[in-house]
Amino acid sequence: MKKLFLMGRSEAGKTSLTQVLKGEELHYVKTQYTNTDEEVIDTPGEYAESKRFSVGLACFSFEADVVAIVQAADEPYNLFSPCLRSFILRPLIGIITKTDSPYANIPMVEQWMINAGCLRIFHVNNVNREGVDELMEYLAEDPERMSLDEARFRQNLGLNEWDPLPGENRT
Ligand SMILES: Nc1nc2c(ncn2[C@@H]2O[C@H](COP(=O)(O)OP(=O)(O)OP(=O)(O)O)[C@@H](O)[C@H]2O)c(=O)[nH]1
Ligand SMILES: [Mg+2]
Repeated sequence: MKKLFLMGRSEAGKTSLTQVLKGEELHYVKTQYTNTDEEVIDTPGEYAESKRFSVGLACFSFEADVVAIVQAADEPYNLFSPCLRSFILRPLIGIITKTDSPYANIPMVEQWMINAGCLRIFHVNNVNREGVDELMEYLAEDPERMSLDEARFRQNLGLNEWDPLPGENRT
């Protein structure tokens, strides 16, 4: 099981997604702090919204196996810069929530996530749980553990440690 880190603006649906992944009923709780012991690391949206606090997100992300940008399908503007992936030493994925919103613009949000460098993009509706199975399938696979030498070998090839070796087939 991969430990997932969630970041995104307030109201994006991070806590709702955390509840759905845990099999809980949706109940509104404003996120006030971050607990890195959990399987899913939820963060307050204000961290992503503030230049000063956003540095903290990069620090917390080291506790996780995979980092996710969470953006609602109806978000009117983008908080995340292009090539954001370059300062996070973990695989970056995108999770688009509120796909049921009448104001959803999924192609636009997907483009933001592609620009940020997301390796995969998942679509979820936290209310009826559509799309959650696909995300859970991805998270269910254990991350590959490797020695420092193996990581260095990949770096010598100009690869991230989670990238497949040439000729290797990995999702
Ligand atoms: N329609 C719809 N509403 C959603 C969805 N996901 C979350 N919501 C609603 O959006 C509101 C905000 O959701 P939260 O999960 O608390 O948002 P958050 O990103 O954790 O916000 P912060 O804790 O402030 O950072 C709640 O009222 C949720 O019920 C979704 O997929 N569809
Ligand atoms: Mg929250």
